[in-house]
Amino acid sequence: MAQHQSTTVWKDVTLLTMTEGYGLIRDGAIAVEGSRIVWLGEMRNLPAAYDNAEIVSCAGRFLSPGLIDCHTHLVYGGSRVAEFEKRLSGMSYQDIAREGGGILATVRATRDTDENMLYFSAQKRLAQLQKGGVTTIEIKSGYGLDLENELKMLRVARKLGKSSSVDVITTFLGAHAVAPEFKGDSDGYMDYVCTDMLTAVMRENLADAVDAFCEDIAFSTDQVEILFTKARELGLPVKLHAEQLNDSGGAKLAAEYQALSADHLEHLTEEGVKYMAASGTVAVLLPGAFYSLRDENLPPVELLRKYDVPMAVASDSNPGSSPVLSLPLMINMASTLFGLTPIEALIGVTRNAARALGLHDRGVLEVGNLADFALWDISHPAELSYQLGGNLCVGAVKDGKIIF
Ligand code: DI6
Ligand code: FE
Repeated sequence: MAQHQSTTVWKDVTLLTMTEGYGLIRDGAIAVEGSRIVWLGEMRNLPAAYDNAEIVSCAGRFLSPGLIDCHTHLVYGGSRVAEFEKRLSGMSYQDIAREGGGILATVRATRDTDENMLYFSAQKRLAQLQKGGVTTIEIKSGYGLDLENELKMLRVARKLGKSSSVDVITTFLGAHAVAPEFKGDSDGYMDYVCTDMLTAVMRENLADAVDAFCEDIAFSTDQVEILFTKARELGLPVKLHAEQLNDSGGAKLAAEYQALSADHLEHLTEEGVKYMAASGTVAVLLPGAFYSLRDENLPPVELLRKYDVPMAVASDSNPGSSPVLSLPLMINMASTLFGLTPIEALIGVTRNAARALGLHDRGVLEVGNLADFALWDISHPAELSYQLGGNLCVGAVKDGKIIF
């Protein structure tokens, strides 16, 4: 009989497999060989082949797939705390952006920060997110807005992926705002993004996807379409910041280009929802930005449900609109602010978050998938939505290795 010396069996555990709803398995066990799940089920059905495996007791806790934060702007220089104070005294996010603050303030600070410092500051933020059970994260560029600094951000993101125990998926967001050098010439800037920048990003293999900010204060659907056409030629998947501040038809455009996801969506219309449903584009909901901007327009969750659009939930971690360092807090806010059921919210940071990144080897506990786990000190899975603050995550496993 085959020996499974290098196999670890995690037992005394309730599994949240997330295959269908919670996919709950009580008195469960999960066997891991190397970085992959090789068996899971009820402990009493554990095959004898695993008799010699190393056993780890989870002391009756709940084990979910490692969380996936599928939308972040984690790499940036400086701080926007002064702007936060301005907003508290009545200035709007858009007004600050029009004044040259907002994203452009972070662009100046990011350009002024060298690669090492950017790396260390992002690493600290990543460590915080990791404590909340995150094992995969997406990181966007978009605070460089010139060739040198966009590449710098993406290199930092890639380096974080190599040096930490969290997998990093990178997204090129050169079209986040019009660079100061192109003030008044957004078409010219978009052309630069689509040619010089995208070519260099491809040459260094720095991006797994392309994104843009489609809003009044940023780029029009016509401009984004030029970018998406170019991305399609290069074989890069697309995603889009759409319908956050206005309805500009971004979700429809994203769907027409089979985008992996359209994100934010507070102003999404039924028409947009239908297009997303038809293309299988994931709706990424970002309650941290909604909360921080004290937005009053809720994303149309009822419609997303009605048309069966998969919903994901992410932190949007960024210095301006969502200074968030906890994905479990977003699970709570997705439920309390957006009305997602606890099951929907947890699917949003696992199964559907994987889908929003085009990943097929994680997000559910299934044989063959990566052994990426988060361990929770809870007695009911809905506690993950119920709890506000604190940290219920008491362990994490990445590629079969215990992280904490
Ligand atoms: N939408 C967002 O929420 C962030 N970017 C974007 O396109 C905000 C970025 C910032 O304010 O720095
Ligand atoms: Fe964002």
